Amino acid sequence: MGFKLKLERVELRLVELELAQPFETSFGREARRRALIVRLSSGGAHGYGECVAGSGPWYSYETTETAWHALKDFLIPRVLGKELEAATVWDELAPIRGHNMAKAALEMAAWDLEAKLEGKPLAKLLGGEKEKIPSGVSIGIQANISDLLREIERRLEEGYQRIKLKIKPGWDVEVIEEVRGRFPEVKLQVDANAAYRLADKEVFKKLDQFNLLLIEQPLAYDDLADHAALQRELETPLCLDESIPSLNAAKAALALGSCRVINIKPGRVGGFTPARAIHDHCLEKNILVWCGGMLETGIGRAHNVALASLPGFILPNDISASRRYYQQDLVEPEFTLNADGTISVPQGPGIGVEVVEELLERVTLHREEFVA
Ligand code: OSB
Ligand code: MG
Repeated sequence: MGFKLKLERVELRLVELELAQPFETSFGREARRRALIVRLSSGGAHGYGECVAGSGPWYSYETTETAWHALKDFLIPRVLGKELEAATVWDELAPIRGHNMAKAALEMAAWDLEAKLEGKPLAKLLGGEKEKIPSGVSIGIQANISDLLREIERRLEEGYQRIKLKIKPGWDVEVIEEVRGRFPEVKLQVDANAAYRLADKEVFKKLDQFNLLLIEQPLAYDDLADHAALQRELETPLCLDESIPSLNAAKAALALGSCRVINIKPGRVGGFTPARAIHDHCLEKNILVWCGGMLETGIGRAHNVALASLPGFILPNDISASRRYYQQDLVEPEFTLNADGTISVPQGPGIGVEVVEELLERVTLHREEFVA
């Protein structure tokens, strides 16, 4: 049974951090990462959440600006001053349609706060069991193949358990063939971020020969039917990311055969309550899941680590060490990679890492407070 928290105060910040290296996907190139950081306060304790919306509507329709609007005008007023359990915050927010990334930031902050007030690790509060989670790394599109091979080599030396490569038309079959030739044994998967159409299926039939763990989000974000048609022609499991914003979408995708793996990102699906519901549904259906990432700061990463400690998260996650993303992370201690290619689940209360207030202050572009 959960613990009632009175949500006394909410602080919203827009922050911007420089990435350790620019990240390029089929939808564009980013050198800096903007995020909204939510801080919920109750009884002298603070819970943190991170909104994973980007600066433009490329991965999703949400942006940091739409999330700010949804939080300020619709979501925060639904919970401010109320006595709630973390597990019921989702129900308060659910009547607002969409805006999952905005909802998730607030919902996950409530879980961190409740875990802190109870003196428990967030992972435990969520039902997590693992003490270490397997770590993979997502590598963006590079200027040329030799740069890519060098980057893969560096990440393998650091100890990552699997490599994910971003692909797009013109940076696909030839590239993967070279990589496979050079690294025949490595656990390898690709992510197209919706850059192809079913008419491009020959590309995927060729990729099918390279013993990939999975092919992530090849087709349009709202096209479950064509993903099912493509999956029927491939041996390699398809994995959906952008196409799964909710439990209902996950149910539809599995019923249609649109994928055999789901990448769960709590920020994409609206928070821990829907993320756990998707996890439970997949476990029941014998579908493997893993936790994706959105280049989060250490705050969002701590949430992802806690979620990935649940039993169904079997495949290596897109949860890498802090240094892969930022020169200096927003939390202490920063996340590091263990020698066995895992990341340890923090054991302190809540997210189990401390926010570096002085750095948070320095990277803040805009701040607003809401008091009950
Ligand atoms: O599609 O998984 C994606 C980053 C930003 C937006 C979308 C995606 C990604 C990644 C990075 O692949 C994963 C990470 O945070 O390590
Ligand atoms: Mg993806």
